Amino acid sequence: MTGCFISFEGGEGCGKTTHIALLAERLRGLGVETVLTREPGGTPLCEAIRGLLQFDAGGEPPTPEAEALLFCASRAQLISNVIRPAIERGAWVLCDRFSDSTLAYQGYGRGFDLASLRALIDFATGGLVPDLTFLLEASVETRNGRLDARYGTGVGADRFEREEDDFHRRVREGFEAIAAAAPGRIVRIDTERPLEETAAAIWCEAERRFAPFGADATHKEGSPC
Ligand code: T5A
Repeated sequence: MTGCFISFEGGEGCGKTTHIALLAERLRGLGVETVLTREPGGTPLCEAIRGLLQFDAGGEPPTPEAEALLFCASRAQLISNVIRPAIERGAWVLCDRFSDSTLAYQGYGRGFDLASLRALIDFATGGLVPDLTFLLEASVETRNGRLDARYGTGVGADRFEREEDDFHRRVREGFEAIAAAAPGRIVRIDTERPLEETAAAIWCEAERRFAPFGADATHKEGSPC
């Protein structure tokens, strides 16, 4: 009996946290054991790493190399303590960001060699890849508007949100390239639409792939949507 593993990816403010919560709520309403977690984070140790990564630790920001290693350290811990046990007992695991973020941000954004990063990711994950990934997309203007509404105009909350526009452009192009290389796993979702329409598109894809829902969820062809 194995469960399934879905990740949500995209730039800041694209709606991951909102839509992952809506999907979890809907699955739980059907009686499906659903584990909602996030990266970096999801365990006490990983949440501590998240704090170090998002906000300069005591005024000492991590070097780009340390940053990549910390993201992967958090991932290894989360997989071992949360994700693998949940999948093995038949739960659905929904993860807010996963390895694609490391490729997009540290690879395309920071400029690290992609092959070396993939080797590092493989070491951290033991080869675990999501069954399905939703790449949520919205224009920079829309995403900035959402972040401004949350934090106040022009004020980025963390180290990544404060990065220059060019960094975010490279990250966006990175996600596009990653999605183009894995069309069977990664589904691009436009979040410029009203929230309910976006949630319906996500639900439709999950249902198309995995219905009937439950512990024995298997990939099924033929969309009812
Ligand atoms: N990172 C992470 C790396 O560099 N490498 C890695 O390997 C990993 C794993 C983590 C940071 O770390 C970096 C990337 C990140 O910068 P995070 O908290 O996961 O940080 O990421 P953020 O993207 O910053 O999270 P946010 O909460 O800012 O963005 P979300 O989750 O995409 O957006 P969400 O759902 O909070 O929505 C933003 C607002 O928009 C509103 C919502 O109500 C909300 O207020 N909204 C809509 N949301 C969705 N659809 C619509 N139609 C909406 N209309 C308004």
